[in-house]
Amino acid sequence: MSDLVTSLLAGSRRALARMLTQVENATPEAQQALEKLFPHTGNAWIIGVTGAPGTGKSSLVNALAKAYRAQGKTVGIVAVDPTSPFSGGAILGDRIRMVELSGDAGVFIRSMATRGSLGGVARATRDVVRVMDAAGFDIILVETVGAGQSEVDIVRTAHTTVVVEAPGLGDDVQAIKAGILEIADVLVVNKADRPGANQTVRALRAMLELGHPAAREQFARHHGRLIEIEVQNNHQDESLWIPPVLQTTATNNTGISELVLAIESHRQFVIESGTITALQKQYLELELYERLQQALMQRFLQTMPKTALADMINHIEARQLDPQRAVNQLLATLDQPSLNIQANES
Ligand SMILES: Nc1nc2c(ncn2[C@@H]2O[C@H](COP(=O)(O)OP(=O)(O)OP(=O)(O)O)[C@@H](O)[C@H]2O)c(=O)[nH]1
Ligand SMILES: [Mg+2]
Repeated sequence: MSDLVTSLLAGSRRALARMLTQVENATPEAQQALEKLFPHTGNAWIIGVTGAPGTGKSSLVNALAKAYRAQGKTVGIVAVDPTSPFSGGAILGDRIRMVELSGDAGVFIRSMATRGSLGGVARATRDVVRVMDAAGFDIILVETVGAGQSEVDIVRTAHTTVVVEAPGLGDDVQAIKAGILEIADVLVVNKADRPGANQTVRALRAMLELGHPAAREQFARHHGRLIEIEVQNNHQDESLWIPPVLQTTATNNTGISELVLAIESHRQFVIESGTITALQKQYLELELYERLQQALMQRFLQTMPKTALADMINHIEARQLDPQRAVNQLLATLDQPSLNIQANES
């Protein structure tokens, strides 16, 4: 494994691929390797691309990767949950990417199937991104399907989060989850070649206005040609980033250079405002807590006979024991290693 680390750091793509498999399977060797790689991380700019199924995330990631390659930057791509039950579009998107980007040593693509718990996916994604970071990629694009809490967890690795919408989804305000809007640094209405793109842009801006007083002021002043103005003006107040709303047609590369510019603007903002330090610290703190939580849970469950927990659940189900009392009794076994389930006094 140590050889693998050395080869990976020297730029071997084979070593990278093998390492990622180890990491995804969470082998003990992977843990050792991650420890060795950690000091080599923290250099890549990590871009999360999330949004509803079929909005064109993979196509955008593909277009972005090409744009960054044209700038001479190396690009790692992580696609999480590539088996969207809704569209099957990801697999197609992945295939298109493979064809267009394969053979370019400056691009590395990894698709991760969703499996296991949500926490497990978030953790595996974080580790995969970290390995790519250590392998020296300038840009890492992380695609996740925005269909629940998972994307919010996964974008907690990203420095810039791009939220993708498409016409027809966006006009229905309900379709845009408030949570997803909160994590957006850049909003993209893709499939701008389709009817309704302008309405979707308007709907997103209206939602941004609701939650963003400073945005309201800017929108009021610059109604009309908002796209260019916002991207240029977002340094007016150094402490505040207003997510720009862009239109793209990923399939014919329209709006991609503007998107690259918006991401670059955000990167500069995050660095110049000093937000980057706080962001990184916050992510690492969160990671530490998550890992501790998982480790403690695992360790605790190891000490507990499965039947004891099943008994406890039966008691709770029968309303003989309330859940918090159950937890207190479980915790008591840490000091006194036999579990006595005591039902509520009635
Ligand atoms: N008309 C049009 N079609 C697009 C555009 N971008 C993507 N598509 C098409 O939309 C479909 C889904 O695109 P994907 O890039 O796979 O979308 P995705 O968001 O990655 O999909 P999932 O990963 O399944 O959620 C494909 O058939 C694309 O060719 C666009 O800008 N305009
Ligand atoms: Mg996809």
